[in-house]
Amino acid sequence: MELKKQLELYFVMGSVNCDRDPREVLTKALEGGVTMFQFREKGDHCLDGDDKVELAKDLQKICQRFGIPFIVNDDVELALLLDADGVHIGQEDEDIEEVRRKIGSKILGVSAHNVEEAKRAITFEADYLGVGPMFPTTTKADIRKVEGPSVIKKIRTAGITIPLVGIGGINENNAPEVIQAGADGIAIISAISRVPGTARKLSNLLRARHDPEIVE
Ligand code: TZP
Ligand code: IFP
Ligand code: MG
Repeated sequence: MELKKQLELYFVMGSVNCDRDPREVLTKALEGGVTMFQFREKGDHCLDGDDKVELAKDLQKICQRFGIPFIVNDDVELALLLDADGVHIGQEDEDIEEVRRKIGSKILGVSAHNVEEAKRAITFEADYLGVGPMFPTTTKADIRKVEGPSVIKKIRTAGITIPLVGIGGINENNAPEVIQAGADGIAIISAISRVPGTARKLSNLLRARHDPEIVE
């Protein structure tokens, strides 16, 4: 499947984002129509060492059962160990160039907050961009200023056509604004991990764009 299509409903999650077993949360989300998954084990009381690897392996297996790409946030070594489908890195993480060299042709996602960062990431062969925060969120502590979907519009207006998702505070009410601004998809943590049923609602909403048979 084409990357832009795979990015349509991108679920990002780690154990601290779940109030139930993360395996259960991911399974429900995939049943609801999530098209890509990122394992992001971050924050206070998150898992590390063998516990992190074990959870990652379980979540990867679930993704494989659904035929959905499994991306690892930040941890290039873990991605290589598991032979994950890709890696997502932020501006403060390891050098984009270095990560590309290590992961070869795996999917490389990079967080970008403006046109400059977007251009730079593309120079270093990012496959897609995560742009945010779109809206206020409490899920990530060290977020940049909320600029809203207009950043996506600016990136598109600059002639950048790379696959791109919006992230940060996205839910079923504000998702359409992100898509209308020019994103190929939306990336979500809490609206999906905390509220069972959101993935299906969003999936229907997104699919209704190209399938007139689907009524939201
Ligand atoms: N990067 C920018 S905002 C954010 C990340 C990881 C958090 C998104 O979480 P939520 O719960 O969907 O707002
Ligand atoms: N964007 C994304 C993604 N993931 C992150 N972890 C992030 C920004 C900080 F959804 F992949 F694009
Ligand atoms: Mg990071």
